[in-house]
Amino acid sequence: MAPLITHIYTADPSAHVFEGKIYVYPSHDRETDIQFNDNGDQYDMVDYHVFSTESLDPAAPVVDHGVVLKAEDVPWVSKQLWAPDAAYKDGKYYLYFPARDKQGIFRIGVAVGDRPEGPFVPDPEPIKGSYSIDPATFVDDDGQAYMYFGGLWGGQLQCYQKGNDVFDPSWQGPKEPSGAGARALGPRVAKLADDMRQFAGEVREVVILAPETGEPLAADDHDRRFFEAAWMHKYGGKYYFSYSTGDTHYLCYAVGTSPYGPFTYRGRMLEPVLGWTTHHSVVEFQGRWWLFHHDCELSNGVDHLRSVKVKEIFYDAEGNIVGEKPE
Ligand code: FUB
Repeated sequence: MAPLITHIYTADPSAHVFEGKIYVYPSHDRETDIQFNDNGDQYDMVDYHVFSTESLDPAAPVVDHGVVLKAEDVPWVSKQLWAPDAAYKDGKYYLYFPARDKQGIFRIGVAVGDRPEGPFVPDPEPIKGSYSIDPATFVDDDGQAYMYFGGLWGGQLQCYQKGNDVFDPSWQGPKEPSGAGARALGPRVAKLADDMRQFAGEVREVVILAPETGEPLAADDHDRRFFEAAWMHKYGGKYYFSYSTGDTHYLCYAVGTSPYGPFTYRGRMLEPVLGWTTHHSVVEFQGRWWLFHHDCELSNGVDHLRSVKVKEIFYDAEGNIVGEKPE
């Protein structure tokens, strides 16, 4: 499968249908001299582009709308514009993005525009109470918007084990809980306020259950536990929470009956691709379902130089995600 975008490196694609077209909000990867490490310091991105296409036919053109936001334009940001997402409500478009603040702590910011392709004007402060990385917004059928977020190791989620407001620096780096009896750390979810620029209510931990026990996944279950790259979509009236397992490189999904979870682990939707990270979005477009993701084929395997790809996915009669159209 060929990359969707080849003139620059792009990753972490959040795809949405706005105004009848597919809009993709990815990270913009760039070359850097920064030493590779398990904290992700080499992912040193400084701006975002937005892309759109009218068709997911491989021959269809993909339009690059250019730079829509730069790190230097956001007063609270020091570095590392990581995986973004976007949402639409009441005539405005919202670009959500994680970045390190001036203290080196990841926060989530918002920038607002009148068009899906921007430009976006950033709020001067990050979203109050936000932390860690990889915001993914989901607007439910009743109009209520939610933000899912969080990521382990360089994404700092493990630094908040004492509470949403307590950053524990001793957990910084490629660390996470482990050992007998330790529960996996869950991603976070919060309702968004009507203005889409603040959380409305508390930040909650999302629990992913093991189907065989009905208990939360264990921290040592690296083939199934949440690492980063949250996404939410709804299919057949159920909530599908999907995510990356990080160091085991799977994209997995879990299903529940409420946007808050709990979600029961169901399976994998993508096996490991070339490159350390895997990150995705799922979107319905013109009556078919699509998985956007990235890999490092175009850079011959350089982990931080990734390219967005897209493939069709299918559901079987039980609502399981499958790679081939069921008979
Ligand atoms: O692009 C930087 C980080 O890599 C993202 O925030 C993670 O999800 C991983 O893809």
